[in-house]
Amino acid sequence: MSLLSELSENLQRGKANEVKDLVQKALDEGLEPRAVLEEGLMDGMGIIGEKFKNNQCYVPEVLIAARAMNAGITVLKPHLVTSGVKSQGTVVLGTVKGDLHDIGKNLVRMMMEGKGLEVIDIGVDVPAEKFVSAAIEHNADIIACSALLTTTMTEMRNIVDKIVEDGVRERFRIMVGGAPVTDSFCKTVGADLYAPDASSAADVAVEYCKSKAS
Ligand code: B1M
Repeated sequence: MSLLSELSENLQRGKANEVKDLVQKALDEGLEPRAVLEEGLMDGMGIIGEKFKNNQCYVPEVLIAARAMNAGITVLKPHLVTSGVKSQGTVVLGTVKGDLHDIGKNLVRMMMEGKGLEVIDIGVDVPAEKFVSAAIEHNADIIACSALLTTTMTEMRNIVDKIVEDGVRERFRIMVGGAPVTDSFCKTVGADLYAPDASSAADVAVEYCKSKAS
């Protein structure tokens, strides 16, 4: 079995210590950090997600797999994030109200920090008012919202409505993402930027901040 398959399997079994060791081993053997993330950690989480959907496993198993994923990400983080890069812009990032999923959001944060953006992470289950007040407080360029549930993605429209209501629509760009979110949904709710994954979220944010600065 390849190292990355072994990593995926240990993640599915929620073996946090083994996952940490295997991530370190993969890095020591010279594997690309992105491959470790995508073909090891995210592969395992994807399989758990399918099983969860088909009632082949339940919330506790998903939680321990998520804990193992976070343990692996901790080891991987310094290798994904380049340090010492001048700030390219400021992003307020959170998971929308009613939604507790934070693994994707945390990856978005890492990738953005890796591209030199300053990220103010306001956590999960964040109401629209908090996104807007944090953006004003930190003079952000972008408000970035993550949602994993079809029932919570609609909260993104409330965030757009709130910045309009508060008279600050022109100050911020709103970026949306997360598994159920699409580019057409982004347009429908009146948001500005969409990215399908963490890495492109960072690229899209940097591109916008550069265009704003020039
Ligand atoms: Co949840 N859950 N969950 N869950 N969970 C999903 C999302 C689900 C698809 C599982 C399924 O049925 N197959 C399903 C949603 C169905 C739907 O709405 N259509 C679901 C459900 C139903 C639920 C509950 C309602 C279950 C219940 O209680 N009955 C409940 C809801 C709780 C709540 O939020 N209020 C729930 C709970 C949980 C746990 C707490 C057990 C746990 C979360 C732990 C945690 O996050 N700390 C959990 C998990 C782990 C999952 C799955 C298995 C994995 C999610 C994940 O972390 N993926 C998930 C199934 C799946 O995705 N296969 C599932 C890995 C992560 C890296 O991917 O978050 O998609 P993702 O992020 C990607 C992109 O989406 C993107 O970049 C990331 C990487 O490139 N991205 C952005 C994310 N945010 C972005 C923002 C951007 C741009 C890109 O710009 C701002």
